[in-house]
Amino acid sequence: MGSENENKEFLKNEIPQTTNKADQPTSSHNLDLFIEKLYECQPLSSSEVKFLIEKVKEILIKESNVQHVRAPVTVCGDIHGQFWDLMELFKIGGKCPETNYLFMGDYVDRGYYSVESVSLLLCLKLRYPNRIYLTRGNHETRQVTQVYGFYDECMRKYNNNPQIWKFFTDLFDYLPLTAVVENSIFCLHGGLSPAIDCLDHIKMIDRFQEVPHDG
Ligand SMILES: [Mn+2]
Repeated sequence: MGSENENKEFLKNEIPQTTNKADQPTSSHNLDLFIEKLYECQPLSSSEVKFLIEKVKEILIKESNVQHVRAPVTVCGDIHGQFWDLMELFKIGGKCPETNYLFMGDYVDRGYYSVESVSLLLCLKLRYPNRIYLTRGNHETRQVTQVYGFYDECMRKYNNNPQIWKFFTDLFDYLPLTAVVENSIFCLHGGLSPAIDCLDHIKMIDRFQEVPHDG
């Protein structure tokens, strides 16, 4: 718990200075206010998203392609922008940080609330970095999100400007590829390339890129 409180204090001191009035948060905002707002299914402002993404990158860059996760942890699959299903999941499983979570990708596309769903999960990651882990799904890419809805949703919710979509998809390059729970349960979104036959091969992949066409 100590480190989580430290993170909160640290973040309070790094609130972005925005010049655009429409982007100004309503009060002296901190991460807990972002989280409160997102639990109400209200999207963050552009400046809040930028701030969030820059901070989450700093955490994810330190994580491994094969991220070690401690038990007990609740492992979840595709949210696909279904914000209310995510709420139901937290209702049944318990909220983070009372329950630890590993989400295995496909946060966006298909559902109507990809922006709110992925923003909430990223806020929780920033607030409780050791209580929630997020790996990459096949939809966390520039190509797939342009076809299955996330690009259009970002345009709709952020003034027809693709910049926020670009921020999100740049962040997706930082997501770990796989996780291992307590050195025994291997977790990943999809299949494995035939070229991969051990965890060390996964660790050698340069993951900071758009997913190549052949996986
Ligand atoms: Mn899927």
